[in-house]
Amino acid sequence: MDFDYDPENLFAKILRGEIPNKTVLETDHALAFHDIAPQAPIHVLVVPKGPYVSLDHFARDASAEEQVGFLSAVSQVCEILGVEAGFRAIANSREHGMQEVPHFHLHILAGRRIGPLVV
Ligand code: D5M
Repeated sequence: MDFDYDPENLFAKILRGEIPNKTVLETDHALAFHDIAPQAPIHVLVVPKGPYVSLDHFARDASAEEQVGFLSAVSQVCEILGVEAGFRAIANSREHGMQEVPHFHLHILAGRRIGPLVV
């Protein structure tokens, strides 16, 4: 599988500081910020800093350090957000996953019962 990363995608621009964001957490390996169009009371995107298109790209090609760093950021974001009652994590992936921004990101949705998974 070829993953063709576009360095001009929106989240690459946010990571380079070219577009502002409402930051929740920044680490060496990830940036987390509030989604511009929240689908729940809490809707945060966690984005690894490396150039990966989708979850399967990240899982295949990111180093162990990047992967652990990303998951550690997810854990810290959950702690910061105080989502003890739970949350949903979604990784839309490429065309059939209806991914809009082609830089891997995890949606963290919380603050209410999110409802059944509808496909
Ligand atoms: O989700 C892409 C998500 O990115 C979608 O929920 C809107 C969000 N978005 C779009 N532009 C911005 C900016 N500028 N800041 C924060 N969030 C943004 P996907 O999984 O690719 O469909």
